[in-house]
Amino acid sequence: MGRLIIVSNRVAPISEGGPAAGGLAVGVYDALKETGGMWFGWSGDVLSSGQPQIKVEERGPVTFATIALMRRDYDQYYRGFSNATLWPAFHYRADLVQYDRHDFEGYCRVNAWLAQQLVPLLRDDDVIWVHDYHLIPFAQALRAAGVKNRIGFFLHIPFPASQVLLAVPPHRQLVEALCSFDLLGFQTSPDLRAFCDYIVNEANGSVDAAANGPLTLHAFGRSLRAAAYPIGVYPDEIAELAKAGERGKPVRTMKATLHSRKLIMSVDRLDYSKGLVERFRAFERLLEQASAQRNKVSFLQIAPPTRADMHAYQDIRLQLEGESGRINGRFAELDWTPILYIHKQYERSVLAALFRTAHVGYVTPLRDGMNLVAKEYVSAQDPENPGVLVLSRFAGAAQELDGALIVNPVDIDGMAEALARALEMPLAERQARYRDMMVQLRANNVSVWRDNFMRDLQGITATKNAKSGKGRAASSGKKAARETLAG
Ligand code: GDG
Repeated sequence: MGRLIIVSNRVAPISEGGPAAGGLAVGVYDALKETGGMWFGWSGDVLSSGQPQIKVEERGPVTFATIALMRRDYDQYYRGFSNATLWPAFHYRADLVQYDRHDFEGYCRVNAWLAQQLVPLLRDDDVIWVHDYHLIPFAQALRAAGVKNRIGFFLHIPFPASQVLLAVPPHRQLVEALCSFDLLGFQTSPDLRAFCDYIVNEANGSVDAAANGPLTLHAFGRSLRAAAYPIGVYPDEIAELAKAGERGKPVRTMKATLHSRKLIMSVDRLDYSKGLVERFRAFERLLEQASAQRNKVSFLQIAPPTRADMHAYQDIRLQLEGESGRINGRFAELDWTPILYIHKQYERSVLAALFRTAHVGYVTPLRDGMNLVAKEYVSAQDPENPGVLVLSRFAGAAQELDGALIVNPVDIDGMAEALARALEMPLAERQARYRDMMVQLRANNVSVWRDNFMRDLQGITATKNAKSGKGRAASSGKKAARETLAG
């Protein structure tokens, strides 16, 4: 088998404990560190003059090939079309969509330029796996540059319902560009369904029913395959990290601050898709309605900054600072601060150890492709005395994690009730829910995600080259099989 070439907008700077905040970086790094291969993309640097040059670095089995962006490219491709148009639209926030056709031109131009930078590094038998919404036109650009390799694409964020996607003016060009990939991967079957719906009802294409394995789609004069591949974590690795940190300083400090109060905990990049304001208000509602919980529970929200140079992100930051101040002002006492809101990043090992300390993992995005934090929280629990996950039905993870208390993230009363229930849940029920979720997390870990995707991508090569239909081996994981839409 040829090398695995991962392409993503941002190549994470990898520190000892793995990459920092950001689900794509965490998932991709976990997937690559076992197989080895190359990771190509933006270095994170922005140049105001000069000419970006590729930098190639070997770190163990992984080759990192990174390149800077010019200021105009950063503004149009990254801040503009990717994050002010696609990100809100794909998270069902049509109200926040900003569109500028020059940004879209910049987006296409940068995709073509990045593809040209990658071409000289490629070998004939490499398999290329492109990640996420920044790089939708990437296969089209590689094909235009003469690349014949198999190219797959995985979308980490939701794929929206057609009526929402139509809010993005070049929606048709985007879907046509997606059809240049050989295999498309989505997080969940609702995302896959939404894509098929667009293909059939907006693009005049068709979808062949499949008993199992990826669907075959025909549109824009091309045939391609598509399936759902829910991304996972390494639950046992996280459990070990969490256990090792149990007696560490951060946990001791946190416990000393709590005295014997219970802890509700959340970790999110500070993003409007994560439902943070509603979450703070539901915690407030809990304190209002379950007065016995006052001074008995604290809520720790860790929210590292992200895309801080964009207005929508500055707004959400101000809103949260206002909400946490207001709620603390209303309920705090001399010895108790109800909400501890921290706007900075922590090491992965510290987060894992804190998750293990928390009685409730409070994960309530308004929309999320998957949400790895939900999976990490469960993985980090003490099997003898696990905490409870309160999870939004609009996180992709809710399709798999039956053992969570599933909530609607705009239903403030419903979330407050779920918090109260989680805080009082008997041990036997907590253990049963935890065990059920760990079975699923182990069966569908990051390697399974990567291997299923790669097997299907390689399978297409075999089919096309040798004309021999190679079936997809059965997915492991009780629901991984269900995640593949059958028609
Ligand atoms: C996208 C999709 C999908 C967070 N704060 C810190 C930190 N993190 C880590 C978490 C987790 C990751 O970043 C965040 O991943 P999520 O999945 O929760 O969310 P997104 O960043 O929006 O990720 C998402 C994901 O891609 C993967 O496909 O699940 O739906 O939106 O691993 O632990 N890590 C460290 N310090 C922090 O302060 N070290």
